[in-house]
Amino acid sequence: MSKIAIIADTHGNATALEAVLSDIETRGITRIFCLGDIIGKGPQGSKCIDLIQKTCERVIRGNWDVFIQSETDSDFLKWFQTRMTNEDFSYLKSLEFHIDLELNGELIRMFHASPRSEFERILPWHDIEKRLSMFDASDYTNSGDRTPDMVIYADIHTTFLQTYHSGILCNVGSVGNSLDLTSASYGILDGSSGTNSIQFVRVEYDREKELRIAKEMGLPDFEKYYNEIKYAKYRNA
Ligand SMILES: [Mn+2]
Repeated sequence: MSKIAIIADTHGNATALEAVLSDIETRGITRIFCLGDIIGKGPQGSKCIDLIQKTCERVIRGNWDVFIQSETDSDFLKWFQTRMTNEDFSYLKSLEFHIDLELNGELIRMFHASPRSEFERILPWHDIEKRLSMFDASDYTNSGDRTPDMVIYADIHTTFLQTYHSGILCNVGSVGNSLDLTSASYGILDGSSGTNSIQFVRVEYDREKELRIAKEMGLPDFEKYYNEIKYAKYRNA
């Protein structure tokens, strides 16, 4: 029961999400947390919302989940908006900013990008001050003076773990839009033995099928999506 699968950045790629959910089920893990960016970039946002709503115990919001709620002049963003239902929008609006979890006496904090904002991107090679600021409190996290022992985040679509005197910082990577390896990525937080550990899992999925679906649905900027799914090549690099 104290094994929790941590997924993030599905980005409308339901093919990858289904493969990851099935991998989680095979391991007998029943608790799943999602760290945001459910929709956008990939073609099946609404389907991802549905799957996540059905399977995840806790879900926090990412930058895409926030800005897709605003009116826009961009044809690119409108494509995603017109394929979402009113219920999808209400669901995204209901999501929380972060999760504080107490496990074996440790405080484990999860958020999408930083403790201050869904839009503040922190990369593994950023200044040490920036990386250490991931353990800071903010108006959002609002949980007193206690520094988290472990911070788990998403947003950068790259799996990594670093240790500091303040604790462990790790990123579970991306399910649907992975940019380190092309395989889908997720994490397993395991507190079942009385101490906490984190494991990274990679899942191969049918990327050709995902690209066929995207093409058939007329996904905008298909070439950019193709390069991300096929070669893990970031569109804004
Ligand atoms: Mn993302």
